Amino acid sequence: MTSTTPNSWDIFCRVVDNFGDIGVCWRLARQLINEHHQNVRLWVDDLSALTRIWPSAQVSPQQWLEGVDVRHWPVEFDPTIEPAAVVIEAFACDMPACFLHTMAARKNQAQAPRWINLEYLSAEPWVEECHGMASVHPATGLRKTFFFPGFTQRTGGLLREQTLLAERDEFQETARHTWLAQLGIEPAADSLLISLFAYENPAINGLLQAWQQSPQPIYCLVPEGKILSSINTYLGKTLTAGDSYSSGALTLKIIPFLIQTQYDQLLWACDINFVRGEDSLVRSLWAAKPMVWHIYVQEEDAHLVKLNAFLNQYAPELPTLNIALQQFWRDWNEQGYSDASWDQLIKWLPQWQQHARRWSDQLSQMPDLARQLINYCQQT
Ligand code: TRH
Repeated sequence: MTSTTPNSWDIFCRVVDNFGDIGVCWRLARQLINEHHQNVRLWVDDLSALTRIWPSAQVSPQQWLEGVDVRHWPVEFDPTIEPAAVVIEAFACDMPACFLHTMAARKNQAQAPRWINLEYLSAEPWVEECHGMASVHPATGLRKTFFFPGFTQRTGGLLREQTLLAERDEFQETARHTWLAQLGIEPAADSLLISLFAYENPAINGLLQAWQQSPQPIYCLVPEGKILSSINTYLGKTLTAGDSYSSGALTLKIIPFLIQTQYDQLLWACDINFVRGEDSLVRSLWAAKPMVWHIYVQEEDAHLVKLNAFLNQYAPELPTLNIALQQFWRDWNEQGYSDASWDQLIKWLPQWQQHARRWSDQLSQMPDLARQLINYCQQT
């Protein structure tokens, strides 16, 4: 091993479902190139997921995109492909056996690539213990390091581009209104602007009722996706991108699924963001706006443990806001009736807004995940 920065990376991404796996890998790949001048080859088994978050991507065996060497990860993997200096398996996706074999051969020549398993994000306390731990692969003797993103100093941190927060601040100060108008979004000045990205969820029924009866106008932007089918079921309609619907205090506007960079701008523009999964959660933290998380469901309710762990870290120093937040987030995730819990929560909006900004400022003091990966590779 050397103490210099490696300059080539292979990232393996298996798309389980949705956009989080590719969303994280694509963001990391670009950041390693733009900020750390690395060469990155990104292997993706389902490129159609990439085309949703980055429409100029093609479904093709190889393409250069934003400086990234994007490859289709085929079932039959070419055994002559040489590994980069660092190999990342995203979310324990298991690289091709022949690639592992070549890595073992390089180890025998004292040129073992650094092998990192990038894990899913969790606020559970055990993450601090496991971050950075390594295991030795029994058949090859190669060391694999487990890299855990997280919210505390003793984790791998969160993905955050170096200029992200400055871009956010400038957008919020100067560009927000024009940007919204370009998308045809012109809420009344006193409206609460909400973005809604979530899985299918029957709790939307109670929430839409609460919004219809809200004392303040609510303007809700829904990027096309899973929650729209729940909205359509409740309303008995077939709303699609471009459609609007108004009832009582509520205006719903369905917008197209945005390119990943524009989705950040949507989060920056709104007063409250409903997010889901992993990557949009992190982006909403950096938006420094109040947010509601729809967590990805796991077997045996493991996701509820993860949700509680996050809630325990989010706002413990603000007990009244915290109680209202916990109630609403649990209702939203356990498909309860969100009307009463929404009314309770929204009373605390000013405190919630201040808290969101503080949390973003506080988390941004930690080195970001790409920086920590580079540091790790320099130190090992
Ligand atoms: O799509 P997700 O539900 O992904 C999930 C989670 O990652 C989950 O942990 C994982 O196990 C599962 O997939 C397989 O939510 P997530 O993580 O927020 O990813 C959404 C991505 O889509 C994110 O990169 C932001 C991007 N996006 C756009 O580019 N445009 C849009 O308009 C929207 C709404 C999202």
